[in-house]
This record gives sequence, C-alpha cells and structure tokens, in this order.
Amino acid sequence: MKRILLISSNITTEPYPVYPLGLAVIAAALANAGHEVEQFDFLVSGEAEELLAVRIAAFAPDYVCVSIRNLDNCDSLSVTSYPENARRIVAVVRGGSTAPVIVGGPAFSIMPEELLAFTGADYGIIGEGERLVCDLIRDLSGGSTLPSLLRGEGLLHGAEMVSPLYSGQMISFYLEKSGMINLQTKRGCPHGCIYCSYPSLEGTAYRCRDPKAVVDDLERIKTEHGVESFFFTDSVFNDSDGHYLAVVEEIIRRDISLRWCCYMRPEGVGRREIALMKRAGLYAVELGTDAACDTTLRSLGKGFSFADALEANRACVAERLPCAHFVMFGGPGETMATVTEGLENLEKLEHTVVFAFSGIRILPGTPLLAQAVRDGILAEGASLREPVYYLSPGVDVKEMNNMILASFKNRRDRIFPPSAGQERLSIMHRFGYRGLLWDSLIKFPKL
Ligand code: B12
Repeated sequence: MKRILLISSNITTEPYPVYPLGLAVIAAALANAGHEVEQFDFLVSGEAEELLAVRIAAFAPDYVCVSIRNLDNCDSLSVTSYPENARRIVAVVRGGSTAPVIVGGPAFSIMPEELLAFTGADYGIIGEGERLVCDLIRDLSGGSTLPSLLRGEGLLHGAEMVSPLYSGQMISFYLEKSGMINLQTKRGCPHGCIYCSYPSLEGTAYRCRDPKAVVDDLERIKTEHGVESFFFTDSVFNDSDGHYLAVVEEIIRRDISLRWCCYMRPEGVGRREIALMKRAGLYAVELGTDAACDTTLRSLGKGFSFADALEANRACVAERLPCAHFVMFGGPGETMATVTEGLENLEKLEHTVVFAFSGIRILPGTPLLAQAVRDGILAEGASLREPVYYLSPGVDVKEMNNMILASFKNRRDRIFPPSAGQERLSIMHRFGYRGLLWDSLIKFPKL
C-alpha cells in the first residue's frame, strides 16, 4: 500500500468549472488496488500553491499524480495557455517531496513528449490511465527501472473502465460553481473529423460501459452527494449502435429523478429518441454541428450534411428540448462565399443557440496539422504547445469575423466572439443561476 496524492491542475472556468473526472477515475483505480489516495484540486484551492505545499507536507505521499486536462481554450480571439499551471504544480511538489511525479490526462496525451519535458515530471502515461498507473506504481515500488513515457498495449473494456471516486468536498465546490457533476458512459469515437483528437485519445471504436453500472454510479452519486444534475462526457452520446438508448432506458426503468445533458452528433437522432431521452431527464443538448454549410462540413470530414443538422434541430424544437450548435468558421475550404452561405444557413436554425468560433485549434497527429503545413500556416515540426489556429487562406479573417458579428447582432441566442458568451454566463452566475445557462436563452413558440 502506498500513499498517493492526486492533483488536478485544471483551472479553466470556461464555459464553467468542470469536475476533474479523469482524476476521479485514476483515484478509484488506485484505491481499488489497495492504495491510500488523497485528491487535491488546484482550482478548488483557489490556485493556492501554499495550500498544496501544506497538503504535501501533511500527507507525505510516496507518489504524486498530476492530471492535465486542457492546453488552452480553443478560442483564437482570446488566447490562453494552461500547461504552465502543471509546471508550477510539479515545482511545488519538488519543493516539499522526493516522490516521483506521474502526469496524464487528455491535454498531456495530445503532446506527451513535449509536456513531460515542459512540466519536469518523472513519468507520463499516454491515454487511459487506470490500469497503467497501477502497474507503474507496482513496478516502481518493486524497484524496476521503467521508461518515462508509457502507453497501454490494449484499450480497456466494460468494467475495466472503473467508476470514478468522487470527493465530497470537490463535489460541493462544483455544485456551487456549475450545478452539475459529470460521468462517462462509453469511450471512443469512430468519426474521422480532420481536426479532432478524440479518436487518438480514446480509440476509434465505441467501448461501452454496462448501462447498469452507469446507472448504479448515478444512483450512488445522488444518494451519497445529493447530485441531481449530470453531464455525460462521452465524445458522442448518440452512438449509431444505440448503446445510449440502453442507458436511457435503464434510467427510466429505475425511475430515478435526474436531469442531464450531453454532447450529440446532429445525425440519426429523431423525435422518438429525443422524447425517450427527455423522459429520462435530458434537459438540453449540445450539438457538434461544427461547420455551417455542406462544403465546409465535407472538408472537415464530418460525414453529415447541413440538412441533417436542420433535421436534428427540428426534432429538438418539436420536443421543446433546448439545443445549442457549436460552429467553427475559417477551417479548410472556407471562402468568403462559404461564410455567406453558412451564415444564411444558421438563420434557418430556429429556437436554438449558436456558438461560433473563428479558426480551428491545430492539434498534433490530426490531418488538419498536415493540411496547415501544406497551406503554409505553420512549419513542419513547429511546437503546438502554445495555441496555433488554422485560418483558411481563402478568407479575410477580419472581414469574416465582422460578417459573423453583423449576422449575430441584436440576437441573444447567437454568441460570437466566445468571450462574449463567457461574459453573459458570468453575469447570470452572479445572479445565482447554475447549469449550462445557455438553455435559458431559448424561447419556444407558444403551444
Ligand atoms: C466532455 C468534454 C467537455 C465538456 C465537459 C462537461 C462536463 N461537465 O464535464 C464541455 C463541453 C463543457 C467541455 C469544455 C471544455 N473542453 Co472539453 N472535452 C470533453 C471530452 C469530450 C471528454 C472529457 C472527459 O470528461 N473524459 C472522461 C474522463 C474519464 O477521461 P479523461 O479526463 O481523458 O481521463 C482519462 C485519461 O486522460 C487518463 N488521465 C486523466 N488524468 C490523469 C492523471 C494521471 C496522473 C494519469 C496517469 C492518467 C490520467 O486516465 C483517465 C481514465 O482513463 C474531451 C475529449 C476527450 N474525448 O477526451 C474534451 C477536451 C478535454 N476538452 C478540451 C477543451 C479545450 C475544452 C474547453 C477549454 C473548450 C472551451 N473553450 O470551452 C472547455 C474547458 C472546460 C473546463 N472548465 O475545463 C480539450 C482539451 C485539450 C485542448 N485542446 O486544450 C479536449 C481534449 C478536446 C479537444 N479539443 O481535443 N469539454
């Protein structure tokens, strides 16, 4: 048995603070393996390095695990960079402990070599960490010498994807700040969107948890911590095999009163499915529409058309389910003509919120990176730790942004630039509102 301190380095509060779910899963795996674990959340602590130092001194950990969730906010108009926090945290650990430091998490897994060197940690685990972190700690404790970067040989399935170990104190903080807690029902993404890291993070096929285990988790979190509002963090909730419906049916069968939201692909989801999900507590849905016309949807490799997005939108409106579309302008294939067409298309989306972004964050290992090099946007091998955005050579960026602003003018349900939405959310938060908050911007027609 070892004493292991787990630290969440994420301090992002946009669009709202999110519970460090990856850390909770790692904590559960280590606790299940018989270790004594404590969790420290840098955001909950108010980014107080001295509180972290006190905790390290009091707990005297044998190992320290640091989770790195975000690189930046993916908004080309308000540039941020987060790995520096992880670096600060590793430095604080070094100041009070000789324990080996192990890092992991989605941002880490996107650029492991670079972030291992940048943070100064001893070991890094690429991808899902629950099995590898236990093996690593076992082997290091047994005196083995191991490479500093580790990647699992196979992906985890079913019950190997363990239930998270939430901390009561952290739950209270996130309920107060965002009003919801998160849970995952499956991993993986089979889609081939050219800018996206999901398939490389989680694999290219869905791996589902047993719906009963998922709903056991919901019940447990509700009973133990009084949580009634959830976000399902699956890359795509509405998988084409219909696993999501098994989860939904299990919630209905057990008659648990909950509210939840999720992220869906605007394809293959109709009124029948939405009605069923609403019965199970779905109160809003975020749609990964991603581009606003067929030309740009095609060049992003989305695999659906704008007509599909319109149909999904109509199904949500028919069931009076608030939905929001997230759309990126300026990607490959974008021209001033497609911007015009896209903005016209967005006007057809009624009773919904649209969040627009300018440019697409270029991530390592994606086809978008190769395209950016081809288009002369960045040099081969350039560092991507500080955010770099793809902005199509076919657009005048300033003019494109002005066109989006003009088209969204005087509409409270159209958000651009993203920071404008953030300001609005902060105001609503100050007035005591919690949750997604964008859902309150939608007015449905009178029945
Ligand atoms: C769901 C999701 C959201 C939801 C979250 C809702 C909620 N209430 O939780 C929403 C839509 C709100 C959201 C917002 C944002 N997100 Co997001 N999100 C995701 C998504 C799809 C899943 C995250 C998740 O919870 N996974 C489930 C947990 C269990 O998995 P995990 O954290 O990866 O943990 C596993 C491993 O990483 C590892 N691990 C994790 N920690 C550790 C620690 C150690 C020591 C070890 C060894 C291993 C380890 O083991 C875990 C279990 O296997 C990921 C993409 C993806 N598929 O991973 C993006 C992702 C994490 N998001 C990302 C970003 C950028 C953001 C935003 C900044 C975007 C924005 N401007 O709004 C915000 C930030 C929010 C915040 N406050 O932090 C990026 C981060 C990387 C980057 N590019 O910077 C990702 C990777 C997507 C991407 N673009 O590539 N997000």
